Amino acid sequence: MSDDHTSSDSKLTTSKRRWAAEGKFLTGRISRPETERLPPGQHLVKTWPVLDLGQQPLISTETWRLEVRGLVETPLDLTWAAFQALEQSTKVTDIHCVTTWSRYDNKWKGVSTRDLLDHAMPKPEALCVMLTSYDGYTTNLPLSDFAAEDAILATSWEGLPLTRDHGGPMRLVVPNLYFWKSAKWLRRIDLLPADAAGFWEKNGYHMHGDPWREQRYSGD
Ligand SMILES: Nc1nc2c(c(=O)[nH]1)N[C@H]1C(S)=C(S)[C@@H](COP(=O)(O)O)O[C@H]1N2
Ligand SMILES: [Mo]
Repeated sequence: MSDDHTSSDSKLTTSKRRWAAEGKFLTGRISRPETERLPPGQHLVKTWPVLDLGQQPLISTETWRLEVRGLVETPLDLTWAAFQALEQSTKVTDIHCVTTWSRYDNKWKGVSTRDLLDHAMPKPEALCVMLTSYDGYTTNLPLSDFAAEDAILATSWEGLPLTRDHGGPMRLVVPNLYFWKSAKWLRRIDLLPADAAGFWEKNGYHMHGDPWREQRYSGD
């Protein structure tokens, strides 16, 4: 994993990082052992498969909006221009899909979730996140995973604009969790006091989805 984004800490005041400094969101839930890169039950692929509900929304950057709502001090309603004006980061991460393929070293560019959260400022009661996308897809995850160091709201992959089939113009990438948690065509982020099931989670998938613990289905 790499991160070429080093300037944000110096630019932020101590008070702005208060939500992060409280620590409970950011304590290591990552269960990846240092010696193993491929999670159990996964195999490597070189191509990048497309998986979704079959409706790939076409969103122009003129009409695109990203909302951040719920337990935040400053609700956000960002236009494409406002989103582009946020600090931009690059992350290189692995993808682990619950259908057993993994793909190493994907280079993303966009806005790190931590930088977005610095603008919205989660309230202390915020523990979970519900994501809602332009195709009606929803998925849930703990705020600690959403705010992980390498999580990014990606607009570019391997130096090119993110294509529509992979969630362009913007998708979330949360490398710590199975890829179904990485919402494509992301439209709205709700910070919640407790976990609630999204689309696949209501249909038998695991509420957390940690590939290192093989949390594929509810009950795993
Ligand atoms: N909006 C939206 N996001 C989504 C999905 C979807 O159907 N709609 N599918 C999820 C699933 S199950 C997977 S495996 C990944 C696939 O992303 P990819 O098509 O870029 O490989 O997107 C996730 N994000
Ligand atoms: Mo998936």
